[in-house]
Amino acid sequence: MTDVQLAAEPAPLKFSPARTALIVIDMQRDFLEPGGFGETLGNDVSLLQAAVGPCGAVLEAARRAGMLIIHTREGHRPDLSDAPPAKLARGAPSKRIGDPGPMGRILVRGEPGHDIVAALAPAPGEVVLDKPGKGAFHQTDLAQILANGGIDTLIVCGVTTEVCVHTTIREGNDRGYRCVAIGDACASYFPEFHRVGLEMIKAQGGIFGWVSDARSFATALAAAAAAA
Ligand code: TIU
Repeated sequence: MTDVQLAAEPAPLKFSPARTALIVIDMQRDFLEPGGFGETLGNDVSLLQAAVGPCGAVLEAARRAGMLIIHTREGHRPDLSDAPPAKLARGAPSKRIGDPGPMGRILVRGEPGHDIVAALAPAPGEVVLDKPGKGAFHQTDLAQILANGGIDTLIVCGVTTEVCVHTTIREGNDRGYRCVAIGDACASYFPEFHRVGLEMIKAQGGIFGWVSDARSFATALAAAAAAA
């Protein structure tokens, strides 16, 4: 496919689909459904539903373009040996990481709550990347996967905007990747943090990335395919 011209802020961005990866951050039942980690922290998890449809549209467009697709999942080993004590002790949640809940143990790998929501289930051949932290580069093999794929640009969506999406974009930017947040395919438990989180990325001439939207992404890929 020819290069794609993506409408984005603070400026349009040209990218090659062959050198671009889509990273869908933590669209897990633990964050989006009642009874999971997000709710134990006191959040209204229904606020994250807004990102599901746009994430689906972005995934579909990226699949059609043959892009590298990576789904991340935040969670821990069953013995919690990879969970820092400071993370385990943080806040005053109704249940702690590792405690039993209606979707199994909170934020633990292999439990039902750790799964990606059914509407966005990974397709065969797509990378599923388990991460213990907020950023997708921290203690994972993401950097190796991106290097092996010859990737220079990251399209990022998922939840939550100001936590795992932001951390991953900041990590990626510092590692030299051009990072684009798909704004409507991200969501937060705090609408104000979502809005301002996206503004932070694109402020100061795009201080650590770009912001686009699902429709612009799908339209740009379709236009490039038609021109090829
Ligand atoms: N609590 C919150 O907003 N987010 C997280 O704990 N993890 C992710 O953002 N995935």
